[in-house]
Amino acid sequence: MKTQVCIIGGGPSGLLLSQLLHLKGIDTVLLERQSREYVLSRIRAGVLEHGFAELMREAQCGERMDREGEIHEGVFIAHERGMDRIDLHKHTGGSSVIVYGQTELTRDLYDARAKMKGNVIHNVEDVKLCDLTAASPYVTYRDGDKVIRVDCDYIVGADGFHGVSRKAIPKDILREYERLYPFGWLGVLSQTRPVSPELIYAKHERGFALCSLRSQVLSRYYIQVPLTDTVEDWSDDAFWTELKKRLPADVAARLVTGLSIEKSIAPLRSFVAEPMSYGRLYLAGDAAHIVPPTGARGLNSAASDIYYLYHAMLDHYQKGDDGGLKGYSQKALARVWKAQRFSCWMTTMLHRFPANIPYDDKLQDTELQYLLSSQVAQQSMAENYVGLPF
Ligand code: RFL
Ligand code: PHB
Repeated sequence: MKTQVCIIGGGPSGLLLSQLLHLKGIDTVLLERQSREYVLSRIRAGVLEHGFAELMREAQCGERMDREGEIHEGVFIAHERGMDRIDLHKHTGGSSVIVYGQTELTRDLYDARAKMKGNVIHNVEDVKLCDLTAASPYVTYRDGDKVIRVDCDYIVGADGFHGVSRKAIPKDILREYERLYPFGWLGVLSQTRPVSPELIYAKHERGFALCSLRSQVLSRYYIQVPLTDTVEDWSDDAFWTELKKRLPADVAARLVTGLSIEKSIAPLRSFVAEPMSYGRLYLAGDAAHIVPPTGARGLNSAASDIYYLYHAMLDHYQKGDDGGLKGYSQKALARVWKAQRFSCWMTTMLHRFPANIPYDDKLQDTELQYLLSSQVAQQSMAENYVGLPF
């Protein structure tokens, strides 16, 4: 098989790039390890920034997002003394975020790829990246006992944190920066009316909690849990009881509980791999960087990678200009690190850290009090939350 760009990974990053390039007449083959149903069963991001939404529209995939997604102009921060609202709209001169689930967005991208007869191959096994520094690299994968070879000009590694692409960069070139947090998020999706029209990020001495949503009839809630906990440790009742304890009394009183339709635990991690390119391989999204979900930056950081890579590839194929491809890693990393800074800041400010000494707790509380008392600090938070420019 021969193509111009071989994309590994059929999550939002890979699908979006494949769709954008296809619309400009650039041929792609996309290889995904799982089935479409499996990819669509993963419940992940809920908050999209403006730049991501714009890319979805450019990819001709924005119609349902614009119809069903909710525009949010603020977020709440709950704490022991009550609840405050950060006015995203006011502090950013009119910007906002869109609440639209990653599952739905991925479904829209798969549908668009299918409609355009995009070459998306599922259930591939043993993906191997070869000759990355040669003029014509190739990828092999296994389909049953057949080994298939895909020759291409470029390979894009969009295969998430556990993928194979990043590992194809030699160890003496790749540098990895990582911080693990001593807790995870237990998430519950339930067919109930959300407790609040806007997201509530709650700091509490029992641990962090988040009230989010997918629609007016579908709620998404999270609580901070120790890494040693498993989903089996948490019945629905135990989850709702704990969530209520971490919310202001009036919010807890109006929380509608119900059966969970999904329940999972995600560990929190900050991670960056540098460089994000090697020879003719370019990494994008979670394959190159992970943030803890507190700042809702993960998918949005993937979007800026795709934006830079898409334009760099257009410059190459349409103008013969390789400047964008050469500068991709540096440009992408500059924005990636700003998302790291913001996510780490929000995580540190709002979670309970079991090993904190009393001084740390005082400082943490002061950080939040400063934010809530300073218009300038709120402006900075709002600027980052709605997304820094690409
Ligand atoms: P993905 O989504 O992990 O997709 C990678 C795909 O690659 C496939 N794959 C392979 N394919 C072929 N060969 C191999 N060897 C392969 N290995 C893996 C996988 O099967 C998969 O389909 O990465 P991508 O596309 O870069 O997208 C990144 C986002 O998924 C991620 O950043 C966000 O979900 C993070 N995130 C959030 N981001 C936001 O911007 N806003 C949010 O509100 C937000 N909330 C969240 C989140 C992540 C969460 N979890 C569970 C980690 C909330 C949670 C709880
Ligand atoms: C979500 O709805 O899943 C969500 C929202 C905001 C976050 C993280 C996750 O910061």
